[in-house]
Amino acid sequence: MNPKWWKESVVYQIYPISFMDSNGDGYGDLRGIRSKLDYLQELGVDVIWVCPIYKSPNHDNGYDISDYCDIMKEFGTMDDFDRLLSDMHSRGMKLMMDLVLNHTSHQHPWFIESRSSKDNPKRDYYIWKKAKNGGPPNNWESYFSGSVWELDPQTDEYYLHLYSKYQPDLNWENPVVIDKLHEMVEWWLKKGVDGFRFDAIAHIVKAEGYPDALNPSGAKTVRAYEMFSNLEDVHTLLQNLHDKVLYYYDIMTVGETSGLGPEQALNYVGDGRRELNMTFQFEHMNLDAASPASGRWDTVPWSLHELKQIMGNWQTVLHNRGWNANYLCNHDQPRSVSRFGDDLFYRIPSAKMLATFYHMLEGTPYIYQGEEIGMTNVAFESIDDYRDVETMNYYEEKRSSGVPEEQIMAAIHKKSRDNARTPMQWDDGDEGGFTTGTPWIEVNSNYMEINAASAVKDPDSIYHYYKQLIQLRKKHQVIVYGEYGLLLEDHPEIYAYTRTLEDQQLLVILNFYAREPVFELPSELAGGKPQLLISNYPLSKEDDLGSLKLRPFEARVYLRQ
Ligand code: TEU
Ligand code: CA
Repeated sequence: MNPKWWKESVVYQIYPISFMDSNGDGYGDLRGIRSKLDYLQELGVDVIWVCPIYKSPNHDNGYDISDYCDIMKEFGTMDDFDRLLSDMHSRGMKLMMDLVLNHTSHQHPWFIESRSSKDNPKRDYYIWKKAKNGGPPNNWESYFSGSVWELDPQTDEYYLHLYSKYQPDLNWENPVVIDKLHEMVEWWLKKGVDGFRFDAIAHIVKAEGYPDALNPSGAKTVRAYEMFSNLEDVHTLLQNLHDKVLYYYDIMTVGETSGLGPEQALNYVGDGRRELNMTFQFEHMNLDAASPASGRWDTVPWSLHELKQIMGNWQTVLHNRGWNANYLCNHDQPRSVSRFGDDLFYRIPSAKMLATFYHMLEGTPYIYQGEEIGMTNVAFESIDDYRDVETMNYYEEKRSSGVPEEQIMAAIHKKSRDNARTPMQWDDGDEGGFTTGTPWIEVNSNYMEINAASAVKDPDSIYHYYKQLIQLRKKHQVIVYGEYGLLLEDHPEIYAYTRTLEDQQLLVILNFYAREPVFELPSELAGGKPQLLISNYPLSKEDDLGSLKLRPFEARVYLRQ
């Protein structure tokens, strides 16, 4: 089972701008994070992943870095960072940085030089091309709408940006760029950080020659994911980074890799690949998209059957060969309880059920800030209240192509990244206790009911349930290392599985809906004295595991040994 600390850990993701504001300017900051370490330690998480905190003009909340070795002024100073790191270490917690290596900000000094003239020595730090037939060099579409190419008047050439035009892609074909990036990664490691989440790492290599993607509909731009996702050379570059830099440190690494299944993921995380410890996969994030290629905005109902297939496949293929990173939410996704649970009538039980689900799978669980108190999606009436560059670009694009306002806002309410980016709700005071000033984005109006202070006080809260799940992980190796086995494959409402490690077996029973199906224990699991480890409902004495009527969104975990 090859034990590792990062397999046994629980990660908590912080989106700093929305976590805690210490000085009333409306932006979360590093001191704010420090002031909440007690809360996080009490919850029991071991690793904190902090989204980018580097110097940035903030067009994409820090995912547009203008200096890799400095701190965003809104977030504080390098001194604040050093103090945060040492405070965390003295509590036995680890800090994972979020590193954007695919692109920088357009205000990074490298790009400012690069764009200044065609013969600037840093010209080849980025990807510059001449016009083709009087237009962009190819038809690839940006993740954030429009072409990936931006014409720069200074030299009359185009530069490539997979994300916004303020995020030019670095040229990984240039060995000088690679050296500089390695140096910078090493610089952070020497400071003592405990790991990295590598942003958009699947995209650092683009198809040779930048060919047009197939375009049967004749649209101006097409989603050409296959042209810049998970290409073979990404692995060479990652092995290089690993062998030259990462290998020398006891750290944890996770790559953000959309567009692959578990077999392909083994190329990143397979034992012996010398690349990454784990990757974030997106297959279950596409469950409610019409197709993976249709992008994030159009939504269809997701199916439990498909969820079982996808998660089961990842569990099975990676077992003993790699490692999973399990999550239901992050800063790019809607809130998990609103998306996969029921945030209206069954918010508390469904949030607990979902927590049970991803904490009891094989892999490292990632909690996104606020998920542990069941924070929900938000529905601002006006586009003016949204801040996310992806959301705003989408709105503009749809408006200008004549889509009715209502229809656009409906999609935004469901899927906008800002759903997960409203400020952390700490208490029922002004602005949910996030700031004494005006928050950079409005607080969700349900903060009076949903907030950390009241969750900490209430022993039956989602927060305490998370705490229990985390404690169980520390106690039972089978939760970390047990092999997954699906039960009741075709059941339309119940997701049940076992996890087995030698003579220990977990039995996880999850009702994904508000209806009340009966769980019939498969005969091969009968016998023995299963011990209940956790449940999101009070138990009654008569509960008979042989045939169990489940309550709405009920979750139970038993241990048999
Ligand atoms: O997101 C990248 C990201 O989600 C894509 O790589 C993904 O493949 C695609 O959207 C699938 O639908 C990261 C950050 O998490 C995000 O916040 C940033 O905006 C983005 O990179 C750019 O840095
Ligand atoms: Ca602040």
